[in-house]
Amino acid sequence: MVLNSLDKMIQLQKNTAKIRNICVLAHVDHGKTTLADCLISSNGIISSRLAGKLRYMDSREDEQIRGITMKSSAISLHYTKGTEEYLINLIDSPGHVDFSSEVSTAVRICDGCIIVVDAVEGVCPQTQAVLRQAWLENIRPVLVINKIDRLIVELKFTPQEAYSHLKNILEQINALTGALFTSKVLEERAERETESQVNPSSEQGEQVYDWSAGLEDTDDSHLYFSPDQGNVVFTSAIDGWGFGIEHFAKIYSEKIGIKKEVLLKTLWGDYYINMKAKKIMKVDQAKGKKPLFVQLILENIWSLYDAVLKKDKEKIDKIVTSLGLKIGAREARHSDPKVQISAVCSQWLPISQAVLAMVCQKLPSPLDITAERVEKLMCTGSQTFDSLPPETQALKAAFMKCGSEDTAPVIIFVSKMFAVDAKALPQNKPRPLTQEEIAQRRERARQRHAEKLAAAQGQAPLEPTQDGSAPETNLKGEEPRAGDEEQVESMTPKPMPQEENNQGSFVAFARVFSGVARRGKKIFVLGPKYSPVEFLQRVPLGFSAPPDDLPPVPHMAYCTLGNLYLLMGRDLEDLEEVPPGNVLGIGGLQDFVLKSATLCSLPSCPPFIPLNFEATPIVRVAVEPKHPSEMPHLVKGMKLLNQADPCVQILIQETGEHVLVTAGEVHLQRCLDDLRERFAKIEISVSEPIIPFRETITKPPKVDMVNEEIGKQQKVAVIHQTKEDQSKIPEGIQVDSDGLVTLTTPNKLATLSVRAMPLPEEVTQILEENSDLIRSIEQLTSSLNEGRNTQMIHQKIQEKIWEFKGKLEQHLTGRKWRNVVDQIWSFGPRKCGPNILVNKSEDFQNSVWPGPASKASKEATKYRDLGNSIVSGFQLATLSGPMCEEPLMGVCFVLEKWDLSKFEEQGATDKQNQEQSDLVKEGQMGDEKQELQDGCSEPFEKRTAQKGEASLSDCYGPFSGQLIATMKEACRYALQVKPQRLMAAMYTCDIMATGDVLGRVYAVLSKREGRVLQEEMKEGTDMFIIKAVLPVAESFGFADEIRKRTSGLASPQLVFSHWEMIPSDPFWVPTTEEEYLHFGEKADSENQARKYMNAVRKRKGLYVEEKIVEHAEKQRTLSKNK
Ligand SMILES: Nc1nc2c(ncn2[C@@H]2O[C@H](COP(=O)(O)OP(=O)(O)OP(=O)(O)O)[C@@H](O)[C@H]2O)c(=O)[nH]1
Ligand SMILES: [Mg+2]
Repeated sequence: MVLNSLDKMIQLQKNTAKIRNICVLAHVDHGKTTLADCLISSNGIISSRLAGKLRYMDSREDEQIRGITMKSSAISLHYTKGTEEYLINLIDSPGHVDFSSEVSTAVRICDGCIIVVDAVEGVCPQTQAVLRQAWLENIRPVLVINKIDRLIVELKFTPQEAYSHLKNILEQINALTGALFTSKVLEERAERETESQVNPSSEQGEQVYDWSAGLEDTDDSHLYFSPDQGNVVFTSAIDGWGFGIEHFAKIYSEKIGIKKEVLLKTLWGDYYINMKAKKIMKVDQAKGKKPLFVQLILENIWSLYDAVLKKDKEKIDKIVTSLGLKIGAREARHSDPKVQISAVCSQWLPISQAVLAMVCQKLPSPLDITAERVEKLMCTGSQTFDSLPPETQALKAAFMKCGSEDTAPVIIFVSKMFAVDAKALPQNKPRPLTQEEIAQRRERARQRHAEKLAAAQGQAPLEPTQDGSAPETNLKGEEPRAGDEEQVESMTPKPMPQEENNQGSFVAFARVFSGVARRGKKIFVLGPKYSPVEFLQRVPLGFSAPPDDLPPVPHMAYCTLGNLYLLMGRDLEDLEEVPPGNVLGIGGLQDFVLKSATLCSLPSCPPFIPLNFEATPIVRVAVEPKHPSEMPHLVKGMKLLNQADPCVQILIQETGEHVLVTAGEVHLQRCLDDLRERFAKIEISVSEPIIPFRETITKPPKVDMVNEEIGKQQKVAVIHQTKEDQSKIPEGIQVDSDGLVTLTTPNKLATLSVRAMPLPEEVTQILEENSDLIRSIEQLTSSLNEGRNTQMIHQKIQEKIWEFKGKLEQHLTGRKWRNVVDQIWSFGPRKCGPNILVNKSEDFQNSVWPGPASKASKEATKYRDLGNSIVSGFQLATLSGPMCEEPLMGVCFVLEKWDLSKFEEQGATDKQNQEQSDLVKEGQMGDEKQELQDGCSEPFEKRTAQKGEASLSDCYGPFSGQLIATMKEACRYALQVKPQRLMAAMYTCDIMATGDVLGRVYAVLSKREGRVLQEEMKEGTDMFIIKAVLPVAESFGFADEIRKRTSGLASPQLVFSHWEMIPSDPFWVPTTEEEYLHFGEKADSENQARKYMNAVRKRKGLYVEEKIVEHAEKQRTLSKNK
């Protein structure tokens, strides 16, 4: 970068009102990076001829090879409009779903975004996703409809057709915006309603909200995209042109003499012009008239393309002269029409002009940050802004002011950490040589040359070199370059100490929200779980100690800002300080920040809300080094990878495997490449993808596998079934006909009766959606139970809990579920999963719902320790099911009875014996009665705590452990007596394909157990959009296969959507005559569930029951007993 322009950038960074932080968002391949190229070329960073071909922002090698962006990266651009100068911090983001977490990191630090839509493909799934992301972050969007050239060249539309097609796209995208807006208004209204119900008096004092005001009254017109609003431009990034209607309004107002304002309103829409009368009228007044947009704009562009493609030299010249352009001789003579088009168009309608003007005009500066966004950023979890401590609330003003004075608190958000090669850091780059140094070098080279010549002649020169250094020993034919390298090294400044040993180094991708970031400034690093409330509690008000001596507060660190960088795509430039409102890179944070963090000079700042990730990491593989001795490298490499990628997860399983969890196949590939080449730098072997499953139970089927009603047909050979049932449940366990399993602890002191029931699908879904809330309920209840100071449950959370409970009640109706919701005791696994434990035991009431009821109940506290053991048993049972040790989903365990009478008896007698012997020893027989009475009035727990463990940890181990194990076993058996099923993770998949390859797409889908949900034809094109679901287990290589089978015409996007039950029974064997007829005796035709189950068991090293006994006639007849 030229030094001059760096100074310019530094100067521009100070003018906050003229800064625009924007990101480019779109569906994959809609042309974000190409558009970014065009904008970058306007700054002279790359040549305009290369714009669109270079894809400058795709700086990674794999990005270039695959042709897709994988990381979001930023560049600062300078734009002048009239007398005003703007600084545009542009972030290019990836469109592939696997990398949607990179979009989240970009959106957070921007104020606005450019949504790019392919004019042919229109609104695609990721378009919707990014629009929602922008909406959730409260950033303002503008629209670029790109690839207009494809409408001309590929689809061969007439201008009129193109106009209706574009109108259509705009309608679709506005419909999406409308839907987002409506849901927000409704949500807000619901919120206000509950507020007023809870707190009716607050309303009267302030403003009275008119409840009749509904959606109709809320003005949302500013939200929509429309060319006449100035927030839409039409471009062809590859050909380097683009326009908004303002450009044409200006031209035609001069040419035709109609006011610019009028044209601005009518150039888009169904208006036509009556040239003679110089009047603009509605199209429907006179049919067959072309709208202005077609007549004045599109037709001109079409005729230019037409002329160039037909190589009509004369016409091209005419157009060029009429537009007053000058085309270089080289371009004019070029044989490739594309070159000519871009030569003409990029002068006539420069794309960067159109896009950047819109950005500067329509998108907000950092100063325009809304109060709504600030409050949202500051309120993590279910907090509300009003519930924050006053010191924290005061920071809102700093956000809004975005001030650069010394008193302003420094607030920075780090949205991700990215790795850069140490070589690429500016401080490590060799600085350009001065004239003097160049002369010196030349002299040395000349000398060396002379020496070499002399050596060749056999005379070793021994006199010192000119600059006085030791004579060089070049006698042994040493490479002459060695001296050069030495020189370069001595001129390169030493790298920063912390980066000395690292080949790569991490730079934080961040934005300053308030105050000035200075190199070397000390600052607090607040992790996502940090709570300013906790800090204020621990540290006395107005603390004066230097921050280094502060008492430790969890999730908070104190560090020094390292080097600050201006992000310039592939390059970084050193900065001393960065004023508020700018995007920047920060070095030296790698030991403090894992993936994202909030930095603030005041500890009262809350951490920003976590980034919104759309993709769920679902694809897992185990990795190991090729050479076992390199394990430490792998571990280190995985840690670095985890830091460098916002969405990857790394785990070490109980089995010792190192597991990588990624969002999809492409993401996985990138992570592995990174690991191999960058972070671990070793060869690694990768396992087959580990596919997650869930285990569940279902209602007994009504029909058998050949669709006969069960019970009616004759069971000829109920051989396998009974055998299997028996093998699953060992003898000595009571199971009643209804599936109630009763189990006693090994020491016979407690007996538990458990039943398993499938939860309705909607309930499972509600549980899944509310896992965060469930976690906070569990926390609340446990702190209530322990009698800790439970900070007042905030009204909002309380409401949410009741709402959640209400929803459950709504779906759990009927005799079977009566009162169940009130009796819910725990959720599992990990206390927040989609399974529930219900306590129906009448003696010991216990429930998860916080509130005075559970607090007051003494019974609950009495058996808390024992109860905790039972809950632990339930947690373990739900964590890994009996089929293949995968977590459970959608199961309700009902603890019907919980018999502890023997335990209590034992406890009492133990106590008595103990005391008696004590008393005998001390010879105080007289007081026996008194003592005993006192003893009995002691709380139960205390007794058990004191004596229980000693007397009860018999040969079977501690009683609590026995309870846990018994409960777990009971749950497992209760499951096994019910029809068990596997649940598979499902992707939804959107495929866009032309009609002629549709058949092949379907073939691939059905081969892989996919199910087509919907097929639509895209209006005006021959494209079909297919929406399908596909099991994750069958998805590997799917994208490739589709691409190959359709010669690259269709490419699917896979996004994790939900869990789905596989209908077939993994344990199924034929039992009736019909089934035998149909499936054969061994029934070894494909059973998908069994296949999956056995694969998982094999992987986990569990016993796999495979049919190896071929002719065991005798055995079969023996076990026939039904
Ligand atoms: N015909 C035509 N092709 C274009 C245009 N803009 C981009 N392309 C092509 O579309 C393809 C994708 O362009 P990119 O800029 O890499 O798309 P992207 O949105 O950055 O893609 P991801 O980053 O992977 O999501 C490339 O082959 C471009 O040449 C355009 O205006 N017209
Ligand atoms: Mg890209």
